[in-house]
Amino acid sequence: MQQKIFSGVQPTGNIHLGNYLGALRNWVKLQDEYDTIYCIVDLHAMTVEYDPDELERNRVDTAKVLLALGVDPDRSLLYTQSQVPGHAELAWILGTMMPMGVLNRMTQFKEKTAGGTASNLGLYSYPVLMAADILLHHANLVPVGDDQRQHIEVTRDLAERFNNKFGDTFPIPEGYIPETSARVMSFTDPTTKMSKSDPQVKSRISVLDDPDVIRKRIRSAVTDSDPEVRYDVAEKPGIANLLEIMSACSGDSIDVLVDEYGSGGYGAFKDAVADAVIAEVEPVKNRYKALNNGDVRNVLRSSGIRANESALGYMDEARRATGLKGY
Ligand code: ATP
Ligand code: LTN
Repeated sequence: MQQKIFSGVQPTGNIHLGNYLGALRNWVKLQDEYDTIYCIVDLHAMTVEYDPDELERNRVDTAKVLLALGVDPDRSLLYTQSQVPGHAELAWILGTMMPMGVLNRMTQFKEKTAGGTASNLGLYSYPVLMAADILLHHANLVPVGDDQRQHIEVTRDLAERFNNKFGDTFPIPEGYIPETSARVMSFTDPTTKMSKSDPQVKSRISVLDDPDVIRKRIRSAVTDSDPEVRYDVAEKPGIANLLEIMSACSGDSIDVLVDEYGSGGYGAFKDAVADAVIAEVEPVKNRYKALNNGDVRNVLRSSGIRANESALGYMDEARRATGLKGY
């Protein structure tokens, strides 16, 4: 049977360069070879403070950006998590098998709550819902950025626990993480990852930003005072980040880039990085503008129906295995 791909993105704001280089570019690429299912995880987005109208706008807008990036609804399912009740139901079942000790060690929960996000049960059990997303569709590969490694481990662990207790049900999924730019860093603090929820807008580039904004952000990206362009994550995290971004956008290896820009100063290097990023994201905005919200909603509606139909069969299996056979 064809290998299955599943991944998700939160409808919490503008899709940024990190989302694109770390995950979404692979979403598009993998459509050529695999059975691909992509989900806008609105239930996950509810785990932090949010406004309902904004969530609705963000769901449609996120779908629109994904279509503009090249997610093709003729080849992939593209729907919102809340359209398929199986996600929440399987999360409950998996939650009964999830040791709290493991949840207590999850870095995302610790970082978010340390950063001031109010804790709630949904935020705490976020990894269980993510595992349910992946296992619900019996996915084999999960294209994500580096920050999701721990969540993929939890998913594998839950699948194994389930299979050992109730019989072989779920394939054990693997992460699909790019070699360069798997963790794009913030332009204002290159020791933290670029993030949708960073209050500092200057920390990121949206894939819909105009070329002059992109250039300005990269020119003002925090670096260091030594003018040599070389790859050293510990000593020169800002430059290392820009080298990774440029390598991912241009296709040149980091060694080749260091040879070319090593002694030319930061100004020339940053301009070259901006050129490479602009060339990579430029077509996205035009395709985004050509899409209308009604068509985007139609894609979500029809994909959601198909995703639900496919999930029902798998949910039936999981229910039977756990002693919840229907009457
Ligand atoms: P937030 O930081 O506000 O929680 P986010 O920017 O991480 O949001 P998500 O929707 O959670 O966005 O992530 C979507 C995908 O993008 C995931 O696969 C995630 O691993 C990837 N991703 C997110 N940030 C980065 C980054 N800085 N570099 C590389 N990949 C990233
Ligand atoms: N936690 C992920 C979003 C996400 C996801 C998933 C990714 C939710 N469910 C299933 C892959 C597979 C994040 O990017 N923060």
